[in-house]
Amino acid sequence: MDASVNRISPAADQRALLVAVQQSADDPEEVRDSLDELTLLVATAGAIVVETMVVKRASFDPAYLIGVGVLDRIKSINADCSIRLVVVDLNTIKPAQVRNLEEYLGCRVVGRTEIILDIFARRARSAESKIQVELAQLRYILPRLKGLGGVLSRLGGGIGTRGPGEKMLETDRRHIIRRISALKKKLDKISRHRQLVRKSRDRAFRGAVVGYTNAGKSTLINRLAKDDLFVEDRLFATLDSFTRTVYINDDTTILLTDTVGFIRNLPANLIESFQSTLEEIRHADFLVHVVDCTARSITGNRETVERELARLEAFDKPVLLFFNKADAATPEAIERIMIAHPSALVGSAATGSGIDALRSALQDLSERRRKFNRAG
Ligand SMILES: Nc1nc2c(ncn2[C@@H]2O[C@H](COP(=O)(O)OP(=O)(O)OP(=O)(O)O)[C@@H](O)[C@H]2O)c(=O)[nH]1
Ligand SMILES: [Mg+2]
Repeated sequence: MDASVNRISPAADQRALLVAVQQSADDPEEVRDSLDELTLLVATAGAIVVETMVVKRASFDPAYLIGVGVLDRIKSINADCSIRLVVVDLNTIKPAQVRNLEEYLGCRVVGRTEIILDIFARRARSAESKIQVELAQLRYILPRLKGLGGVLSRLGGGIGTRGPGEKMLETDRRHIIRRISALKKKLDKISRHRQLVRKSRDRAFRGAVVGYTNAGKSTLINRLAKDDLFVEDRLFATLDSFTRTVYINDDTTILLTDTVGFIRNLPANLIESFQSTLEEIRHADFLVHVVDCTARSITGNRETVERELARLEAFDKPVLLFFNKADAATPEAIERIMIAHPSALVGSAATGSGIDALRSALQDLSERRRKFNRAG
């Protein structure tokens, strides 16, 4: 293991260049949207995005992914702007391609998954989320070590090499295997504890607030519970599933759990590692799905969340759709949403508009459950 290159860089302000590959079957707008989102992700990970480019190719080059002409262009930009990181808008890149690209370009090359894992590593606060993130990182690294010559990267640390907190990521194969099994045991223990807590709350009416990252889930819970959760205009501000009590009226209080945001192409390793947090969604009596109505791809974001919920088998319960940030949306956008989703709620967690309607929808749900329980 080459420890000297795997140190966490304290100031991660690496200059980065982003590349998306557009194949003939791809929708150019989707490629652009995804690249815009990647730009946000890379900035959230602490790098400075110097340039983004879309490369058109019929197929991926087996050795270099993209053509030598483009690589030379990147090289010359690199010479002018001293780029330390090239991010390709693909979930994963084959280890051999990473090695070839890094050798050719003389800087680190990573995919979307590493960026998301890195953000999670920086955001992890609780013991549980730290374990979950480290587990996801190690599961991602393990099968790739061989192709990278047993070393995580030869080209400087920073993004993609940080562990949760201030720790350095383990890069030795045998240690990784041992560490994965230790982390799994710890998670099992936490998961059992969660089960006990859930049991003790069995009689309460419980909802989970779900949605795309940055939709305003934490702000909405703050508004409903008058509490101070961690809110930030950043992707993945929340990694932990906090539960808050929301008072509706003298007869009704409900429990609402804040959850980690979803995003397109969420790495499978992360979903697996976040199982115990995501269990909160599966065990909820109902869901509040928060959608940012100022997002560029409202429908795309909503569908991404719905797909993940289906994958979690968490769709067999009432879902209240809350279109948030109405204060910042145009009247035309709001009208379109109301026509497309007549039963959805539209409002703003920030200003409080639409919150009374949400409260009465929550009360209705709670009453319906009470009647159902009495009848059953
Ligand atoms: N204009 C406007 N901004 C809002 C509203 N609700 C939330 N925001 C802002 O949107 C950003 C994200 O809010 P959060 O509550 O952290 O969103 P989240 O869904 O919990 O995000 P993650 O935990 O990162 O997935 C913050 O800057 C909020 O201030 C709203 O109703 N209107
Ligand atoms: Mg949040």
